[in-house]
Amino acid sequence: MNQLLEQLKAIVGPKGWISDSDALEPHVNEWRGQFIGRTPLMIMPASTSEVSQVVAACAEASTGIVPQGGNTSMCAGGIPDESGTQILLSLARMNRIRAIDADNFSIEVDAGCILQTIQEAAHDAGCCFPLSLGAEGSCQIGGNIATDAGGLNVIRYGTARALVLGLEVVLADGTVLNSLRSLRKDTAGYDLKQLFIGSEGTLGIITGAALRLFPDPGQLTTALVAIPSSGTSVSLLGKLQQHFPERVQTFELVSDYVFGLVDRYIPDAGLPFDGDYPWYVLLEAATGDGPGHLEEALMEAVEEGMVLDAVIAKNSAEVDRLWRLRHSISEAERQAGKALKHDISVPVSRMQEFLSRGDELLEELRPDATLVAFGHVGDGNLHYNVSLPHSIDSEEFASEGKRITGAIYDLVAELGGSFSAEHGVGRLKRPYLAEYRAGPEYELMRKLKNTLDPASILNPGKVI
Ligand code: FAD
Ligand code: 2HG
Ligand code: ZN
Repeated sequence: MNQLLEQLKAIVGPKGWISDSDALEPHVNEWRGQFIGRTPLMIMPASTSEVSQVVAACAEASTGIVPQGGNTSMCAGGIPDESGTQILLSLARMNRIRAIDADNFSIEVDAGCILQTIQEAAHDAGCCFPLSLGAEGSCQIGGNIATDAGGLNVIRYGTARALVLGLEVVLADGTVLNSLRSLRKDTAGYDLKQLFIGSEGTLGIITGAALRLFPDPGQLTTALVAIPSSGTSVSLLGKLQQHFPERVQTFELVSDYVFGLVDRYIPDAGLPFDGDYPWYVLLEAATGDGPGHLEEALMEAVEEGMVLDAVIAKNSAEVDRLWRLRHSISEAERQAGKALKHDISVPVSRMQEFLSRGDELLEELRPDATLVAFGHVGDGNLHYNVSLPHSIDSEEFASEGKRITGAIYDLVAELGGSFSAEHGVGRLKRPYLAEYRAGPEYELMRKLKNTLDPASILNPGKVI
């Protein structure tokens, strides 16, 4: 091992590695504190060629490599295990915007670019890069692509997969696969880049990406709307989509309990309503010439009993305030204590059924559990998280967690949904992949893994 470590250090030079345990700490820990990994070395290549040499050296030594972006994974995907034998490979130094082509609505970037930096570069060029999530100030585009991240604008623009035009990837033997083409149309053989999108670092290391940009969406109107029940959100979504076809770009359901957590744990968050309502929707639509049309649509919804109250942001400070409420949820939930995270999706048409059957199921399984539900209901994706009483010990938390999570995932499967909508599988949900995708789907995944990474050195212990 020592020989390999020296070889890796020599490839990247003195600025390209860290072995000090204090400096490694934020990189080996999962941000919710569930897993603490160990590594002898974090290697930080500055170029694709260095990544290629690092991977080739690790392949030669049959040593595992864990690619890491911003380490914001929700399923412990980007940290090494506890063995202390896996090399951590951070893309943080590969953070250049390589080129931007506003006429082609495309941008080419290093994989270590922070998502927000790409959004800003696109904006400066008069375009828009629509991928947006609470972690956008620290997650990297390589991590976003590797997890096929979703976030807040999927309803209009799709997940990360829909935004990737081309990729540069280092394969498990160090070969650089260059399919960095900025094309909308390309039917020359298999679309290989799709293999790596959502593969969570288990099939290759993404070093560069060509991404799709969009015209600036113009005036956006943001509103927080109080609704009488979670199920009403689906009818309200249908109504708004009729008013704003293809122009509703955020549609987020949040329970009163969840906003209560934000209020309790996040200083100065403050809900803009006086009344107490059970559920809320945070929505954003491209409204063209001002908020008038959205106001009309919401008034109609009030008359039809779908909406109880609404606040439309009047200026950028109010927009920021509404978004701050939404972006603070995960942090508030973390501070509130351990929770079972269920990042599930079902067809939007079955969301109402999921919500009511999910409630019944929880009541039956564990009446003292608390539902912490929020998320991208417009995409059929809900964070159907569950917190258990603080009084139970970690053993009971684990066994109850298994029971409750299994029952929720069974319901999701029955409704044609997925146990992992946008966060990926990582380490946390690996057994569920084997269970819920068992059969030819799982077997083909395994064949792909064996073909592309026969010695299993890429992100060992994750996904498959
Ligand atoms: P990491 O956490 O570092 O890694 C994630 C996975 O990708 C790991 O398996 C890692 O090995 C792999 N990986 C990283 N970089 C590369 C690379 N260059 N090549 C190959 N593999 C790589 N997710 C959503 O989808 N939607 C949300 O709305 C959302 N909101 C969030 C809000 C908060 C506050 C937080 C903390 C997280 C949120 N997430 C969300 C989860 C997380 O931000 C995403 O999964 C994100 O895409 C991970 O990016 P990262 O750079 O942090 O990757
Ligand atoms: C979000 O939508 C993220 O805010 C995080 O996907 C979800 O913390 C969670 O469960
Ligand atoms: Zn989410």
